[in-house]
Amino acid sequence: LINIKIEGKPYQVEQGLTILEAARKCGYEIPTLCNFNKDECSLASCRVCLVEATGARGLVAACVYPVSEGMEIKISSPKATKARRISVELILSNHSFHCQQCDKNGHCELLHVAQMVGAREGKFFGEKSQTFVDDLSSSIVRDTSKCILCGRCVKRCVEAHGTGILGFEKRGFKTFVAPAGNRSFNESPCLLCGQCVNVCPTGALMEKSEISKVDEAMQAGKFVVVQTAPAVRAALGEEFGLPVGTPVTGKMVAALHRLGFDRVYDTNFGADLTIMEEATELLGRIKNGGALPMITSCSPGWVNYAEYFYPEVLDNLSSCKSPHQMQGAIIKSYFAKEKGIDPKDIFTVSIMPCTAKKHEKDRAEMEVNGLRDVDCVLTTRELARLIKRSGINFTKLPDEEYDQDIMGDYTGAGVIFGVTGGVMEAALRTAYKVLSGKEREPIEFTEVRGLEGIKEAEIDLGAAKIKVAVASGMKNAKVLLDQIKAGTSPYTFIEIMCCPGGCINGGGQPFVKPMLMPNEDDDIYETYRAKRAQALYSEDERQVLRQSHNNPQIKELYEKFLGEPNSHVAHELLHTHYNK
Ligand code: HC1
Repeated sequence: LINIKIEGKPYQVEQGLTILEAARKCGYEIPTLCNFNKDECSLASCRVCLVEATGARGLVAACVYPVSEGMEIKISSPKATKARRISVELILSNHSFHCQQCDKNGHCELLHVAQMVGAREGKFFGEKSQTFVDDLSSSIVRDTSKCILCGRCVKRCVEAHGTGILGFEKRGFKTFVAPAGNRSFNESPCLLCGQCVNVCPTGALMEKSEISKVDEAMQAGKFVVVQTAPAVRAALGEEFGLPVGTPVTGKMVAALHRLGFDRVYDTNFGADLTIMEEATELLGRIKNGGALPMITSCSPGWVNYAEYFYPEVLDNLSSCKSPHQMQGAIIKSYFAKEKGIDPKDIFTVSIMPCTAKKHEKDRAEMEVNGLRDVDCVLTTRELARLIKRSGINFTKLPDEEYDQDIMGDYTGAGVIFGVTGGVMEAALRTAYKVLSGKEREPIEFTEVRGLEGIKEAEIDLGAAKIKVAVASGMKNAKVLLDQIKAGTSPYTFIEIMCCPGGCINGGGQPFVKPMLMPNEDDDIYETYRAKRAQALYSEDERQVLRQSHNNPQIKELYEKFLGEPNSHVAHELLHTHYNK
């Protein structure tokens, strides 16, 4: 420990901390915009955290300047206070103020920091930088008029995926952030995962909203069926002030009923169906000598990555569509038939924690007989906006059940899809039963749990042992993919999810911005993924049925409609292909 003083008061802090970190530990919040999560995004580019420190020449950026023995720090001196305010006023002078229309409203760190430093307006008027909007992709909108050049998105893209799609273009006052050559996200090898959106402090990066499509479908009298992804329930409550990790399945369903959807279903039904198809596909490949290791294909950001960067492994991907696409296809075929509804009159909405799902649903392959499997994808954040707009008092809602008819049943195996290792565990629960004829005791495969970037395990499936691996974040996936390319992969089955930690940390989930979450623990940015994951594991534990093959309505679907897993009909509706 070393001795420092802040505002004249003595403190002891660990050596090696920056002034910003040390001040936080002593109960001070120094405003910052470019520093987000320890050293992940610290570029000292915004100059908003300027303070006075003994031994330094002039003011220093607290986010990068280290504390040292005997240092005296002044945060609130007139000189430091004025400098911070001017830094923010400079940013405001080149910012577009359409706060009313901005979807980041309520989560905007620039507004928060402006308030902290007392900057009320941009004082340095003159020419503004040239700005443009890229809204060509289905997933993400980039509006440079709101960008403050903090560089968080640039850093996050590299940290999570090693792809570095975003970078600084041009110099000086003309600088902006964009994919290389200022191409659209659509025209660059962007995964559309939305990790950049999650760290953007302003509205410069946001999901492309599809709320108006839902409004139009309802107004046109369509039969509107909504499904909710596993990970949404683990985070939606955060939008309404509930602590991170509060599961809100029942309230979410109650809200969707009040919003007027004709049916409210859980994507977990589709996840159970995926397991039936994928486990059968895996066992078939093992028996018949198909491409191994087989790799899961439910994460669309990962599929984008494979198509752009690893076309050599596309044969290794499972041919299964992702759960919500499968469920959309079943709603427009089996459900429509059972209910006597013309599928053309059905409009399917998926609530997803993911921005890449918006792109996935628009892929040419994702339709059957000219009907799109899924018509519209809303992120968790968009659902929250829809609920707020409708005057629904979310935290006061009673818990309600998903609609029970036709596809109302789901198992715990489906729930855990939303966290890294969950798809693998769900598949192993069923593969064990198929291979050994018995249910595994205990049900859980804890070997594949946890938030590490790469996990591996040897699994005893009763009749055989297989080696499996799980990766999330493309930087980690790359390690496993290079082994496959080199012919040295020791695995039979691999789960890959695009976002670090899996869908609980998807690019459409509520923002985790420690500065705006004073009621959460100081280390919330370290712990939020584990808290959301726990929300899913606890829902799994509460389920009576925890293996996909025991879902009674899935059994009925096969008996009445699909025949058996991987049948001809199943292939037509539930499987897809990839583009090299
Ligand atoms: Fe996911 Fe999936 S788990 S991809 O992470 O396979 O987005 O939650 O819905 O489709 O079920 C996301 C989550 C989600 C699909 C399922």
